[in-house]
Amino acid sequence: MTDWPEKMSDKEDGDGHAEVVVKTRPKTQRPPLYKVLMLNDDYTPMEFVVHVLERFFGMNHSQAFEIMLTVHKKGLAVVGVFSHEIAETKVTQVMDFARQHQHPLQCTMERE
Ligand code: TYC
Repeated sequence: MTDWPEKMSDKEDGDGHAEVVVKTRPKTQRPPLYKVLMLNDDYTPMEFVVHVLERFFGMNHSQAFEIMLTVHKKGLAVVGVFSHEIAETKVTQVMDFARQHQHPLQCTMERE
């Protein structure tokens, strides 16, 4: 989408003067979005990561398993995109839950 006002029409007013009608289109403000990333490590059990993805990211079992495998193979994956506040909450929930279970699982957020 262009930032420029949209030229609607050129009209001739009868004595050679052109009238240009321009409609301004105010920019819609959207809040910035944040990717929540899950990072691979060598120690967190696969089933634990699958459980985290089901519990905190609302994935079904097969989605969760697929994303867990992507993290395992590629080193990291985006597990969701949220507002700043929701992303922060997800990261905190995952990190707290992992710590409670003494797994080194890491979760971070990054502006999209
Ligand atoms: N690499 C881990 C293992 O082999 C599994 C794992 C997957 C860990 C995803 C973290 O975010 C992660 N047990």
